[in-house]
Amino acid sequence: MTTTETPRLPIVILISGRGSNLQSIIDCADSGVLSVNIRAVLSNRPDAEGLRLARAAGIPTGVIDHSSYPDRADFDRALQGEIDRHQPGLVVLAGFMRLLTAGFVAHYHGRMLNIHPSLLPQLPGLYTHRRAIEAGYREHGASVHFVSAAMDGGPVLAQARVAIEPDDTPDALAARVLQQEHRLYPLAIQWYAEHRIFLDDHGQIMFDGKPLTRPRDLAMEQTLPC
Ligand code: NHR
Ligand code: GAR
Repeated sequence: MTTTETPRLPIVILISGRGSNLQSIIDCADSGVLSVNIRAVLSNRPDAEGLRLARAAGIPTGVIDHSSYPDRADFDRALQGEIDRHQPGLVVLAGFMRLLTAGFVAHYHGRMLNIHPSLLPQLPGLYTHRRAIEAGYREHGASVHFVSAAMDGGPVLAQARVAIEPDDTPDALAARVLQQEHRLYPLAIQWYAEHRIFLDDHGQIMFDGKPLTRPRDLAMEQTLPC
């Protein structure tokens, strides 16, 4: 059992669906190599499979159903209230599918990460795997970025690359990208927990005391043993 000396960072994880990234974070936290304490898992969808995974791991869950709110600002206020009850040092979007208002994003400036299934700034938005194949790209992947008001437009801290094969399908490609996501996200979160990475006052990512000029590439990194 490996234990790190880094104190466990309290986090809240937001999901909308399956929760496989959530599970990879739970596994790494349980094995002691990811220094986080998952205070709560919150979903905008009551039927999200990931809620079951969280409950199975003994993590408190909450549902803030967006369809019960008249507009995005009201939904975001409710979500913010629920998150802040848990006083997280970091908010982690893991397959969270609702665009967030600028006010909400500003409240968590430098304290909210997202994993997006493309090599940003390529392909922000939805259906990235199909779009990567249709565009004839030879390479695709996943990015972890600080969340800013612009959809998938915040500063990118780390990426994992995946080759696109000649007869690839969106589902096959998505599965290979997802495997990389499960290595990439825990590592990026651990960097944050260790204060190796943060957003400075100019919106610039600092990594190990230096400005990060381009995203870290997972292939160049040692991944967590979990
Ligand atoms: N909010 C802001 N302000 N900035 C970002 O960078 C965000 C964000 C909210 C979510 C995740 C993102 C992704 O990784 C994310 C990044 C949902 C949509 C979307 O269009 C786009 C990007 C992302 C997540 N959602 C539709 C909407 O109307 C609803 C889709 C659905 O419910 O299935 O919100 O890809
Ligand atoms: C992941 O591929 C994630 O990158 C993507 O959805 C999947 C969620 O899977 N996120 C987005 O597209 C955000 N808009 P999971 O629920 O099994 O973690």
